[in-house]
Amino acid sequence: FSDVSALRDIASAGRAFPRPAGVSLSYGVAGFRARAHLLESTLLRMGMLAAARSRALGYVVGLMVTASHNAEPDNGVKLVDADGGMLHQRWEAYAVELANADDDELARAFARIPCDPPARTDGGDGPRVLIAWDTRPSSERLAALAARGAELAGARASALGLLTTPQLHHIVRFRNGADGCALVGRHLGRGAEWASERGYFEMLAGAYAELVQTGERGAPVGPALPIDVDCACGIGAPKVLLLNEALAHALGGAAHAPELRVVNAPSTGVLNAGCGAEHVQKARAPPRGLASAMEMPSGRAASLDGDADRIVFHYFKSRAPSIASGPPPASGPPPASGPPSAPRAEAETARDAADGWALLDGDKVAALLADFLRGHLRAALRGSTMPASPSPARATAAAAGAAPHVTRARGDDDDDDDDGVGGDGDGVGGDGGELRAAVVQTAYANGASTAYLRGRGVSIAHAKTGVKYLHAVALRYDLSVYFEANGHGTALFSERLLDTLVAARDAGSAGGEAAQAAESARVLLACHQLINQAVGDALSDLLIVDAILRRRNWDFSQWDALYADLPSRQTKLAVRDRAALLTSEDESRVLNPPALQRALDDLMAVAEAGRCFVRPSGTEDAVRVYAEAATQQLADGLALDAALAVHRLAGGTGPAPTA
Ligand code: G16
Repeated sequence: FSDVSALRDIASAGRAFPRPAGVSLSYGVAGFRARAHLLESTLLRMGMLAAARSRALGYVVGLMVTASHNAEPDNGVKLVDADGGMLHQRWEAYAVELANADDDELARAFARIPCDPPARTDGGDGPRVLIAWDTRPSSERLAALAARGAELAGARASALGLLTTPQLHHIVRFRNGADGCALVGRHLGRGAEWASERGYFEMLAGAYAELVQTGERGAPVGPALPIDVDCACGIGAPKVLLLNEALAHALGGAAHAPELRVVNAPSTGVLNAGCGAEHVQKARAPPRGLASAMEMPSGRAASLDGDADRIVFHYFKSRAPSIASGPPPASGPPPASGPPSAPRAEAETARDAADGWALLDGDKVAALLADFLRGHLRAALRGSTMPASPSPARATAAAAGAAPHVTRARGDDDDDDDDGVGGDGDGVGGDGGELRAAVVQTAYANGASTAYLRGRGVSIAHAKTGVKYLHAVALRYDLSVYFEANGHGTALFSERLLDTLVAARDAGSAGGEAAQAAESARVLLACHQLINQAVGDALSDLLIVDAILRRRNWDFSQWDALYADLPSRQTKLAVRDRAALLTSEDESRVLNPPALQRALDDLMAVAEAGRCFVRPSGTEDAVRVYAEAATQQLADGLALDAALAVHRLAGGTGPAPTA
């Protein structure tokens, strides 16, 4: 970047918004996060970085001001790449360098970012950054600073206002897709028409309506039931109301749509405090406003996080609406048949302690989705011929003609040596080749969920915490479901699979087996439209879960009965320097300090079915502790002992944990 007058303006803006003294920012698992008052210089600089990224790619990029699940006084930034995914990991280094450059060095640091515009054959119109923000009091001001930074760096900045993070990802993806961007694939749907908030809702509601046309195996679909949606006092609340309208429109009236009832809107309390997905999943407790069966009239609920990219579900067993049992699902197991190895009685006891309240976390969403998608995939592929392709994953980018420096192709792991994958994939074949499918999990996945999936013959791949890592691993498969236990995830379809599904759907008029395959292909194509292909999306996940349950005529208890979680406990504690705690690639073991892993090994050896690990958080100044064991008491004890070991051996600050 060599525009001298722009560099001069960047230098003076750097001095006008100085970096807070003594603060060094790391990129973390989802971008920079800190107390909001420390982030003015960061947002200005990230606006500049986004402009450079847009210039380098020749496409629109996005910038979201949010700290997601963090407490309200925090804020942060998530950068959206041209394909709608998270910022390419190679560019994180530039982000860190720019964010931490001395004020006098800012212009020079910016000039070093390689951002020569590519030769565009499809007529780009210069660097452009779309900016959105969440409901935090500090967000709008920080977004204005980001816009200023983007403009100083020569981009047009468009303020899109209050959006969920996944909505911004969607809009960026469809904006570029409508331009024929090589990064976003050939099966995008209605490109330009859906490249807006309105288009986002239309796309989701249309796909949901398509899915609930029939039940499984042609049985009548289950009724549209209400669900209480805990919006964490954040951006989810106004968006859920818009989704209600879109659903009513797509389904021919509100009476045919599942009513999404907003609980914990921004006006009712402090963001993420005692509510939202993070609170519910970490504390394993219901949120305020839905704390008892009486407060949950629908009998079933979901909790979003502060920027609505995560979702977990929960219910009170005593109030679960009963659905007349339909026929057994085509692909799912009979209800209430947990794997014999799971310590069901103990898990039930632990949950019953909270008035029969039960959590359905990201692992359970993954199990439901994997089961459903896999069953329909097998049905859709019966008799089909796979397109020949020696390396299906890489073919996407090659066929699309994407430049190697900008693409994040399936099977092309770009720069990441560190996305820790295991698992070979579940081969599901047609006549002409094998499609590979897998579920991607992290170390937080409950052991019972892993056992359940393995028992169903599902291949499992592993990634370290952070959806950017799961997403990278998921791209290696033709069909992949990835979820963190905390409710962050989605399912991805390869172009090759989509080609095959379109062919199977269109061959359906031949009747017989082809008609059944066509029906499953239709269902899967609707799922592809409904499940956000760019990033985990709470609203899209909410609808796909509800659609699957309706198709199966299942209530939450039947879904819950897929398997029983092993009792677990999570906690976190402050240490002097969390960066000094190093873990193995899959985060299951501590490498430094070595004495800490020895202590954890000793603790696990004496707890029945004990498993625990500790890792530095990528979003908060804390070390996280996870433990699971055969009983809740053992899991609680293991978590406490592990936290004490961290405190003793990894520089714990403050008093030692006591509970
Ligand atoms: C972010 C990441 C998630 C991660 C979570 C917690 O979520 O996108 O992948 O699981 O942080 O990370 P950590 O345990 O390292 O603090 P969100 O919803 O806060 O953006």
